[in-house]
Amino acid sequence: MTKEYRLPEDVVAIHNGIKDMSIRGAGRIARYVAIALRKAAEGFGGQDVSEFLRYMDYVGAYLRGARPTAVSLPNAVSYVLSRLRRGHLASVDEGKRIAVSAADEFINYANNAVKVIGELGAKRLENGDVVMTHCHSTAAVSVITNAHRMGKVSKVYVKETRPALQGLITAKALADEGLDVTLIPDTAARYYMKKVDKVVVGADTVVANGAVVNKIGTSLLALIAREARVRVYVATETFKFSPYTLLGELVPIEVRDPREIVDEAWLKENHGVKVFNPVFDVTPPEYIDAIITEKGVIPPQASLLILIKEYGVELREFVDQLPPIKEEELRD
Ligand code: RUB
Repeated sequence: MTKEYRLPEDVVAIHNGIKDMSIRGAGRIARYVAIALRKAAEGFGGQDVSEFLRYMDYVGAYLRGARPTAVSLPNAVSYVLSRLRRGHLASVDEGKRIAVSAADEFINYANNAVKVIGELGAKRLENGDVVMTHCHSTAAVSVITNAHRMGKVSKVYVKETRPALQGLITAKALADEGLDVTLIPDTAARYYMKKVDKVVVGADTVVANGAVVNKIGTSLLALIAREARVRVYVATETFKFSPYTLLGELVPIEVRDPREIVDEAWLKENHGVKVFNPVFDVTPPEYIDAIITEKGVIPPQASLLILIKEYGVELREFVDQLPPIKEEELRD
């Protein structure tokens, strides 16, 4: 049985904030996870190096359990924890220094990535473009606001994004930047698509084959954009590419409480009705024109190259450790 540790209050607050979505959006979740790991390292009391490593692994597993879909969360955990295993740790103090600097490095990288994505993405928009977006993505907002500063965006349609209404956050952020913003119900997206030139959305996870997992409704938006011959751009940091999918794992799709859709009283009155609330969906690569990352703009089919570049060494080590296939397993 794994030992349970008492965790610093800040770490528990970040875990709970991610779970209840007061900390939300894949990039922000990852940055807060790095902060939590830093606080956890700083809050460790003992001097035993092995115990420190076990404790940090425990914190990593605890944070990973907060929400299932955005791969930025486990990727941020691995970024910090893998640095603790790179060489022999002489002391707990050294381990703490490494964890703190890895967490800070990740946060700085993540903040800078959003800026670079904004600059690269803005180049893909053209003068007078009408944009449609979905949910609230910091990376997508960065692209749209950068393009606006270049005088390119004439109007943005923001889908309200039922059931949690993250579109309202986007609408406010873009209006505060001086953009011409129109908030629309999700169901009106096809009605307005004929006026749109580009769709820009974010990502929670990019799969090895270039499919993008993002807020529920993204795939439908991509489908109607394709029907109207409107380009679809996905803005995302490379730490949202999933190394697990390279090994054949599927992306778990979070299903949340039905009470986000209808209230308790309605549920009780209509207990014969099943209410289902999946909050992410998968957009196939054929429906995406380009993925805008801080390392460059790529066709979705090139996602594999990003994964090999970012995680190739770790994956090779993993594959090297797989047990050899026994001869009898090769026979049918
Ligand atoms: C948020 C969502 C966002 C991505 C990208 O879902 O789907 O589009 O996370 O956002 P939720 P960002 O509100 O359920 O977390 O670009 O900010 O990382």
